[in-house]
Amino acid sequence: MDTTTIILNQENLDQITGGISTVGYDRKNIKSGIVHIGVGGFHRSHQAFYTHLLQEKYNAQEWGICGVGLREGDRKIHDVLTKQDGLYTLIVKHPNGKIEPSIIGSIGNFILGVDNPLLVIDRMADAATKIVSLTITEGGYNFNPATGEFDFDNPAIQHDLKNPDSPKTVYGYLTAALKKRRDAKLKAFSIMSCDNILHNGDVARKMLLSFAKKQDAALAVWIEKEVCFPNSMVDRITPVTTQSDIDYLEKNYGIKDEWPVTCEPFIQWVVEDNFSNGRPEYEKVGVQFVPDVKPYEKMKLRLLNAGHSVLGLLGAIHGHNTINACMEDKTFVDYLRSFMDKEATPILDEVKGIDLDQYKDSLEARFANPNIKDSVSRICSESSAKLPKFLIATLEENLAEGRSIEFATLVIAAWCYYSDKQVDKNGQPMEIIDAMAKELHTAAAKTGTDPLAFIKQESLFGDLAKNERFADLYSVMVQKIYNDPNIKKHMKDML
Ligand code: CS2
Repeated sequence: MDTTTIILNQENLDQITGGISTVGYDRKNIKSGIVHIGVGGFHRSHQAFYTHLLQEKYNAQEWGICGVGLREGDRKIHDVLTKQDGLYTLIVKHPNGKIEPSIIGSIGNFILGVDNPLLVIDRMADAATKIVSLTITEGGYNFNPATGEFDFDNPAIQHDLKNPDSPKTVYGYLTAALKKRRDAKLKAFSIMSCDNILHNGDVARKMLLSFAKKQDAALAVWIEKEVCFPNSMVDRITPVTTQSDIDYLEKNYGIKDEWPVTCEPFIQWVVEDNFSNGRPEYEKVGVQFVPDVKPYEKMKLRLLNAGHSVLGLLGAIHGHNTINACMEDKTFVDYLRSFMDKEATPILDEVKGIDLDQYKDSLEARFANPNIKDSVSRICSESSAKLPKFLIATLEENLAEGRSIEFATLVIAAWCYYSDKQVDKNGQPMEIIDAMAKELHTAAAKTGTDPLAFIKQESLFGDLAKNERFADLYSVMVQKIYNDPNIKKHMKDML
């Protein structure tokens, strides 16, 4: 093993050898055809990886990525990637223990909106930019989860409406940049959402138009006509990077990368072929372009993402720390499969070329990958933005058809207990990461006097608390958990 440490950056790239694939293309002349907002682990394991493959194999010079962070919280990734000239290591962890690291070169540079909003707007308005893509998380779309309408009460949105030149939110940036393009008679860029939201492109469109109509009605008309918003289904499990991943690279490859990304081998991206201003030939590297992505999106969100939340919330109370630990526990495996078979599958449409039983088997295998160690806390984070889309929507569809709702209801009752107690069944503290953590806790803490208090939060549950069948079942289940937090016992009783 080499003991010298190579600091990852462009200058040192040639020194990296020995079992790691590195960047084989000349990065100097690559233009930023894509401006990407939200450069988290997922973007780096997914779109940036596909883009890298395209450059590596097909010399796609127009399609480099300029990373953008809009929030103060993005400073760390900005600083790391800037120091490393946009380079980072992607560490693919196989179920059999094989570990495959590679250096990714598709992100050319990074701009931080909080430091320089005009630079971000100019970058997006530049003629070279053809696509603005987004991974801003479910919560970033700024809609009311129960009504699906744009939330004008958000103070940051109020700020952006009044200050078009110094925006804070994605909507302020997009409208400012699109206005510049229109005024310069440039073609509009496409806005490509890569978030886990059903009809993510349609949602991005609806939200942006709501905002733009309030700010500049004529611009809104232009956006409506000129901007394409392809829907897409994105998939690759990408756990939070740990210090041991950083140490692993240094110890085994002598590479000092301050923020590598780890992920599973599986990767999928299904995109609607609907772009305003051209697109990379991603199909050459395995991306599927289809006329209608909705059945794929629904299948993935209601099986994979909901399945994750089922394991995560129940696992948190039981005291499992990772998703693979849940999958080593037969009760969790059986519960997950029952949820998928009895409640998620009946609401899905047929998906061309996909056998749903095989898809569910493959999800189980992916969740069980012992090397991924995806933390239950990552899965439970921001449940208030995830559950309405992943799980509550399924429950509503099943309620309307008189079908099973038991498996999802226990998860909601577990979510209430989790939000209230913030400790697992053994009294171990659980850190709740959620923009609504306070509201969730306040509502959940009233369960003792009003068992339905948690589901009366209309911004999450709409008027579901008024549905007698659901309310009765929920009330029984939540009281069972409060009386005996041994969640596994309640899960077993249902199997
Ligand atoms: C997870 C996702 O926490 C969550 O929402 O289900 O991050 C999931 O790992 C990805 O969507 C996989 O593609």
